[in-house]
Amino acid sequence: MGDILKQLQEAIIIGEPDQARGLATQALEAGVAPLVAIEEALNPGMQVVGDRYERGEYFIPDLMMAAEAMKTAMAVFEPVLMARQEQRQVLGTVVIGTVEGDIHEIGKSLVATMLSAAGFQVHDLGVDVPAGEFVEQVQETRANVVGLSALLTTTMRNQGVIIEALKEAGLREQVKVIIGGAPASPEWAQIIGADAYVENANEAVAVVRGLLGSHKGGKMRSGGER
Ligand code: B12
Repeated sequence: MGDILKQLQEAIIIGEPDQARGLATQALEAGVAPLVAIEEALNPGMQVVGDRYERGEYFIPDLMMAAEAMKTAMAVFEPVLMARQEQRQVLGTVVIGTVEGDIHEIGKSLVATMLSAAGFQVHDLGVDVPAGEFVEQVQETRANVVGLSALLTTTMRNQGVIIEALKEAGLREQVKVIIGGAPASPEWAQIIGADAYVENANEAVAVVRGLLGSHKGGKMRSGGER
C-alpha cells in the first residue's frame, strides 16, 4: 500500500497522467482512503515539483504535465469523496475560485476538494474569475464563505478588489472571506479586510469550521439546504 502511494507520488513528479490515473485506481482498490492518498502522495508530489521549479531543474512544461497528472488522480478520488459527503449534513456553502488574471488551479482545487469532503457544499468557479462573478455566485448560492486563491504577486490585489465588490453589493456582512496562495499572508488578509489567511488545504477545513461556528447561533444554515 505504501508502495502504491510512493509510485503515485512519483507519477505526479514526473508528470504522467495515465500512470497517475492507474495508480490512483489501484490505491482505491487496495483500500487506501482518498484523503490519505491526497495527503501522502499528491500533495508531497506537487511540493517536490514546486521545489524543482524554484531550483531551476523544472520548466513550465514540466509543471503543466505534473498539474495534469494531479488532475487525473484527483478525478479518480473525487467521486468517492463526494459519495461519502452525500450521506452527511451540509455544514455550509462555500464559493471558491482563483482571482482574475491568475490561472493557478491546483491549490484552489485541493482546498475545494477538502472542504467538500468535510461536508461543505462547494461551488468552484474555476480560475481567472472576475470580481463580478464572485458577487453573483455569492448572491445566487447564498454562500456563507468565499475562498479566494491568488498565486501571483500581480494578482493578489484582486483578492482585495473582490472584497470591495462584496461590500458594494451589500454582501460582505453575510459571508466570511478566506484567502490563500503563496504570496498571501495573515498581514495581507488584515490589509484587505479578509476574515482569515489559510496556509493549506487541511487548515482550510479547520478555519472554515471555526469561522462558521463562531457566527451567531453556532452552525450556519447553508444556502443549499432545503
Ligand atoms: C504549477 C505552477 C504553475 C502552473 C499552474 C498549473 C495549474 N493548472 O494550476 C503553470 C505552468 C500554468 C504556471 C504558470 C505561471 N506561473 Co506558476 N507556479 C506553479 C508552481 C510551481 C506550483 C503551484 C502549485 O500548484 N502548487 C501546489 C499547490 C498544492 O499549492 P498552492 O498552490 O500553494 O496551494 C496551497 C496553499 O497555497 C493554499 N491555497 C491556495 N489557494 C487557496 C485558496 C484558499 C481559499 C485557501 C483557503 C487556501 C489556498 O492551499 C493550497 C493547498 O494546500 C508555483 C511555485 C510554488 N511553489 O508555489 C509557481 C508560481 C506560483 N508561478 C509563478 C509564475 C511567475 C508563473 C507565470 C507568470 C510564469 C510565466 N512566465 O508564464 C505563469 C502565470 C500564469 C497566470 N496568469 O496565472 C511564480 C509566481 C511569482 C510571483 N511572486 O508572482 C511562482 C511562485 C514560481 C516562482 N517561484 O517563480 N505556474
